[in-house]
Amino acid sequence: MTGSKWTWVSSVLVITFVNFQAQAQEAFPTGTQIVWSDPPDGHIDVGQAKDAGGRPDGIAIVYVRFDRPVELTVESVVVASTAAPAPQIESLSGGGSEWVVLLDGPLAAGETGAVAFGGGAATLVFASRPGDVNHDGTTDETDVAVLKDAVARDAQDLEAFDFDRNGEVSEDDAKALQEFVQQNTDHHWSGDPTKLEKLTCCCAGTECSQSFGSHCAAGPEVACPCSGGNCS
Ligand SMILES: [Ca+2]
Ligand SMILES: [Ca+2]
Repeated sequence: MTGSKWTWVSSVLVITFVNFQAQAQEAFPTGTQIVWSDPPDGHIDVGQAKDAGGRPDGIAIVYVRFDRPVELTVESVVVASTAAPAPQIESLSGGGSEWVVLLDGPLAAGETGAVAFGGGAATLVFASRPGDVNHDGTTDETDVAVLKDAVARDAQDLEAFDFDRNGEVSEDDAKALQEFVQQNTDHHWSGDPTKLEKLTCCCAGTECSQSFGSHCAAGPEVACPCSGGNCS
């Protein structure tokens, strides 16, 4: 009995060790999910597309926490955008289940972007829609009215109402948005983040492109991230 008991224990140890080895070799385990991120998935950035000095501003750092430790490299993280070119990864830092992706610039005004991890297995989508305070896809007088109401209520929700990106919600935000609407009459933003399904990698000849959508318009779909070699 004792012998068979130890045989059983050692078998369990061997199996456990083998499983550990298998997990250690899998950089992004199947089923890994994002449990928290900043910006959150589907976030709509309504701040104006520049800072107080007139420089491009917006989301350029993505913080993400997974439900388990993963191994990431710059090559395994893909940034895509409805505009070309998409912001590129300036640096990737972190480890275990928590990572930080620093982009070389924010999304252009009105565009939608995504950061895909593990070949698209886990994806974060976010959008820049300057002034679209009520998230209806258009920036117009209605948004100005909503923002004025927020100022009157002293609502200090910076994500929702700090249009001029100065760190507070005030009359200046309503004035700046009013000017923005008057100076720009066509504000129907493209790239509805709620309609973006996933990052898709499609071949055209030997070239591969990465974009949003549920399928490839032409040519075969391949695993993401992709390069020319995926399409040979
Ligand atoms: Ca709106
Ligand atoms: Ca402000």
